[in-house]
Amino acid sequence: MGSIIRRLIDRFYPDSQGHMVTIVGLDYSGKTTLLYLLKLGEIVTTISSIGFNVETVDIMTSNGKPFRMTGWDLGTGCAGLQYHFGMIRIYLQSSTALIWVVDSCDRNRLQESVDALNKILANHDADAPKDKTRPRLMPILILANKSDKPEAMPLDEIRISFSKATSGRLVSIFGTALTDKGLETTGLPEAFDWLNLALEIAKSSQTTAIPKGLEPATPNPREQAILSEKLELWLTRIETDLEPEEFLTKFRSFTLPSWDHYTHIRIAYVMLTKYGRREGKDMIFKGLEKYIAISPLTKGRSFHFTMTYFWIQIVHFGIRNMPPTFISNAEAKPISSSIPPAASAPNLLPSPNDFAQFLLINPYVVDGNLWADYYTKDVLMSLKAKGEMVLPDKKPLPNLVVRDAINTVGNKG
Ligand SMILES: Nc1nc2c(ncn2[C@@H]2O[C@H](COP(=O)(O)OP(=O)(O)OP(=O)(O)O)[C@@H](O)[C@H]2O)c(=O)[nH]1
Ligand SMILES: [Mg+2]
Repeated sequence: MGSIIRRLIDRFYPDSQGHMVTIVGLDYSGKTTLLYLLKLGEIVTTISSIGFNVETVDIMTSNGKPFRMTGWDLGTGCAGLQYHFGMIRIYLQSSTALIWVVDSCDRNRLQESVDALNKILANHDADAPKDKTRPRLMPILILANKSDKPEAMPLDEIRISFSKATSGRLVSIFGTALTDKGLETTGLPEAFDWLNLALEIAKSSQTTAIPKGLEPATPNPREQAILSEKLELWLTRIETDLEPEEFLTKFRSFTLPSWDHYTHIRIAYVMLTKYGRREGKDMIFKGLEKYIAISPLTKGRSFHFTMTYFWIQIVHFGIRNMPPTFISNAEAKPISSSIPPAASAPNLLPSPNDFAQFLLINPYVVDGNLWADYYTKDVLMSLKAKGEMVLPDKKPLPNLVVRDAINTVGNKG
């Protein structure tokens, strides 16, 4: 499981982009703040992330050698970390280190954070090669974050809480304060000095014994199945799917070979990438409505206005969430998230490679039930929502303000 995802990550993120480091922790702990402080040198305003934020950063260590890493910040979004264990398991197999961020002020959820890390590490051990040494040598940097706040728990208390879950591993815990008082006051230089050293140790070490009694957690079929298996299937499907020109032609002539969630997302992705949001949105609305009326594949179905709008918003958000430096292997063209795609590449349709990268960064789009995080069933399935745009009643749709702010700051440098 996960072999295609791993193969693609290795292809799109070669060693020249430094160590691949997965950044995880409970929601609101400070993962995105960390990644963009490292990237931009400033504190950015964040919203709860969905999908991955991915950035390659160079961090200066005290020995004068820059430490390059590509950080994958997994946004736990609305569903919570539980929902992502299967996904983390796969991405960790391509990672050389794990950064675990814990909110030092959130005493009520400290145990939840410990349990989640424990489970993730047990899953990682279960994926070990037979000698079981490699995963236990993966450095784990725990950041006890928000230590600037008066209510922050003492670092030793956090150390004790994590001690059992991390015993026998290459691990260290640092207090961090991600504020705009200068990088040297954040605790990050010391933390990354350690990570740098730990990676050296991991590389040169041959064996370590595994303490007894740490058995892999029993996998919960729902967690494992939802995102990661679907993502694997989708990525496999891309390999044999129609080329983009043919895909669009068949969409316009109502002759696509399938009409399912994958096809809908690909339609939205291709149209929004090629034509931009304003034009693309109208084309998707008109195209889908007509398709449903005409194609034999859509018999018995009817057009749903709010559902269509929801997915357009989610896919557009995902496109804008692509790191600006993302390079397509096929065309070596940057997919810029700050310039509308239609303006930057007027004649190019996104390649299957581009679509695969989009899915790697925004895996949540494969979940056809994602709407349930935003809408109650009663509201979304109402007649009103079918015929016109109805706003979500659970929480607002993800918006682009933060990503755009990050791009604006990033483009200044
Ligand atoms: N005082 C203080 N606030 C922090 C620190 N780190 C993060 N924050 C704030 O904590 C809030 C959550 O930070 P995020 O970076 O969005 O958290 P996250 O872990 O990415 O959250 P999800 O995307 O929901 O998983 C934001 O308001 C940050 O400004 C810190 O070290 N000190
Ligand atoms: Mg985040």
